[in-house]
Amino acid sequence: MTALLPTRTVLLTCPLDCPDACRLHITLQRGEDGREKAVKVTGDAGHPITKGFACAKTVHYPARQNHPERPLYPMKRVGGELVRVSWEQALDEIADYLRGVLARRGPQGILRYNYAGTMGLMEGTHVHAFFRALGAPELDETICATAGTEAWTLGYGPRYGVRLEDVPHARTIVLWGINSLSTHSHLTPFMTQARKNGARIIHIDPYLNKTGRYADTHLKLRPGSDTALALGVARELIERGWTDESYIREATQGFEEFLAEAAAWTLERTAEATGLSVDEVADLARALGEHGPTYIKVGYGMTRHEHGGTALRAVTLLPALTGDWRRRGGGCTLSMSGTFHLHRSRLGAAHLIRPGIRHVNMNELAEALTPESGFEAAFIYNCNPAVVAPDSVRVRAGLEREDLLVVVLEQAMTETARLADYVLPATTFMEHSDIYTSYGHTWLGYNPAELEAPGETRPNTWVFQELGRRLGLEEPSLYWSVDELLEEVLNTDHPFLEGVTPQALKAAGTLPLNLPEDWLPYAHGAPTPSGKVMFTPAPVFREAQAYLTPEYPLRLLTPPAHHFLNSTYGMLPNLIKAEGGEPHVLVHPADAGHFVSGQPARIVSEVGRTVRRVRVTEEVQPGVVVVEGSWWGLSAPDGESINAVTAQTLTDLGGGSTFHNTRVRLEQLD
Ligand SMILES: Nc1nc2c(c(=O)[nH]1)N[C@H]1C(S)=C(S)[C@@H](COP(=O)(O)OP(=O)(O)OC[C@H]3O[C@@H](n4cnc5c(=O)[nH]c(N)nc54)[C@H](O)[C@@H]3O)O[C@H]1N2
Ligand SMILES: Nc1nc2c(c(=O)[nH]1)N[C@H]1C(S)=C(S)[C@@H](COP(=O)(O)OP(=O)(O)OC[C@H]3O[C@@H](n4cnc5c(=O)[nH]c(N)nc54)[C@H](O)[C@@H]3O)O[C@H]1N2
Ligand SMILES: [Mo]
Repeated sequence: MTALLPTRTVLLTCPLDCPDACRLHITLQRGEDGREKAVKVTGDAGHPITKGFACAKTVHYPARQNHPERPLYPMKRVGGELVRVSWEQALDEIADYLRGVLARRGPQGILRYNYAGTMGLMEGTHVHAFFRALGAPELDETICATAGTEAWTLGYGPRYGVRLEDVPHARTIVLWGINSLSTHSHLTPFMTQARKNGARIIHIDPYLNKTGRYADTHLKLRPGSDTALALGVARELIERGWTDESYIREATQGFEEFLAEAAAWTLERTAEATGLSVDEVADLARALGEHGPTYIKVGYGMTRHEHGGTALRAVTLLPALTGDWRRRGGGCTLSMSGTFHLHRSRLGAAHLIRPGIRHVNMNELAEALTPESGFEAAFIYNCNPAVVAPDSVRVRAGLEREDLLVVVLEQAMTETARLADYVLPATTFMEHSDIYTSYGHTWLGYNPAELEAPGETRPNTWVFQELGRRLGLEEPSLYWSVDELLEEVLNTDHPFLEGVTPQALKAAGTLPLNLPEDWLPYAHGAPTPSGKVMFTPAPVFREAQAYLTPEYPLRLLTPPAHHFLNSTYGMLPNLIKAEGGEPHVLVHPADAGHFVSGQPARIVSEVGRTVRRVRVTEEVQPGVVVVEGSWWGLSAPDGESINAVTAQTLTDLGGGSTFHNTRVRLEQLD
């Protein structure tokens, strides 16, 4: 039957928080009710990065978009239940309440909480204009990338890196603190090509995952010890004469200070600090020193520790020693975000941010939601903090406060939405138009709204424009359309954006930035204040304050799962099944004690506790346990997110999250 229904295909950029920003090939089908729905998603074969495949998650996007529990109408909490109300009612009541907050406390009483559920410039970034027009406190969006960003910026200025297209030229590839086969899957074909050209692939990660199995060498380093490893490798490079002296002289500053710090890191000391063998450390240094060009792809894994910023600095400075930045395929990538030189001064009405305004670090949401913090209203969009924010039990308790109005804009009935006073149904990327950058490649995307919005779903920006009108906000940028925003952000003479006009982008759907043909961004220095790559301040290795003790003898890592995108997709039964049905805790045989695989264990940290079934495996190392994925609590034996045990502790740089820093013990259930 359904095969006879008319279909058409469209190409759109994937909006999800992932470096790949894929060009998706989507099949839409008109149903018997006359409405079009997405029925199939694959990758655009014509896009040089997407290369015709979509990931294991996004092929299931139609199932989440057409999910029976997707909120399609505004809802309001009445007597403990969420009941359907009209948009007029919801918006009028929320606006009334805000007028009361503004009268009592001023804009200080209003909290926005958001992250990158969509990476769209309109629905993800410009949407903050409402809060800035009000003068509400700033949210520091630190949950993911700021430790890395700040570390990179100290050394190199803007986030440039090696183009994916150049990766096949590398002869050594080091995947350092990234499970790229799961989290950056469109890097894989470029690495496979490099391997065919003779490259060796080394993965540096405390446990063996898909990427470790794909790599030629897996180095199971002790979590939080990357600074020691980088300094040990640096010393070996220097000792062996594998450094590029002309590069160091011409393009860098502070080498002497760095050298003094690295000097103490003999192979033996490095091996001891990292848990690797002397041979492994020496071999890594030799690979970098003798078998270049070396491409180092760093992920965020090493940054999610107390001294994570320093670790990323130490690692990313290695190509400044070898001079790999001068060789095609050589160098290092954290993110390519710096290449998008958009005109951003009014994006999100950033020009309205008042000096001296209060900032809330999003990792400290549990704290911000206590009555003492003074917020009376919280607006949550593009984010699922009841699951993803640290200290999630306290986050949930805060969201449940009677005296706090919680408004959640959502596409799914997340565990955050379930705690809301108002749930406002949001459109998806197929149903609204938007503009997309990428942090993995250098293509800009524009999506028109291809599908009619189902039910009464609305874009985030529509909601805040409606509230803005009700509150009499006159800031013009609050009322921009996507077309106006596109004109604004492309209003620049930057050479990378030459020819990328609104008309051209809309006609093509996606356009590459105009990077120079011989893109070697740091070959002669860096756009830092000194014009040089900065070795100073020299990275210093420090142990975590939360060091292991007899009471808390295990380090818990909580990295992403293959089939979920953070908590997105976490409610789809076939993906839950593909991830093993429920979240497990991976435990080394040496730490398993009386536990056997399949048995539930209580994971206890200083912050809280939660229950997970054990999987005893040598994929992890002694002293380290791993729970993959930001699963919805409802899939866990005790209904809790893994963030029930993680802490609000911030990183040394950038105020970042420390999701891999948690010390825990395992207890038998009574
Ligand atoms: N399938 C899938 N893809 C995703 C996501 C997802 O949830 N699922 N999330 C997206 C988002 S928002 C992000 S930020 C990225 C994150 O993607 P990644 O950067 O890959 O993820 P991380 O959580 O930073 O962890 C990466 C690896 O670091 C390891 N690690 C932990 N501690 C250390 C350490 O001290 N040193 C070293 N060297 N390694 C360590 C972990 O074991 C893990 O395997 O992925 C994006 N892509
Ligand atoms: N323990 C632990 N916790 C983690 C991590 C970890 O590795 N370990 N990773 C951290 C990282 S790296 C990140 S980036 C965060 C991610 O945390 P979140 O940003 O919360 O990511 P998601 O869980 O995917 O939630 C995004 C939500 O946005 C919604 N959404 C998407 N598009 C739109 C839209 O257009 N409008 C509206 N209104 N909503 C939309 C989706 O439906 C989804 O529910 O989690 C962090 N939390
Ligand atoms: Mo992230």
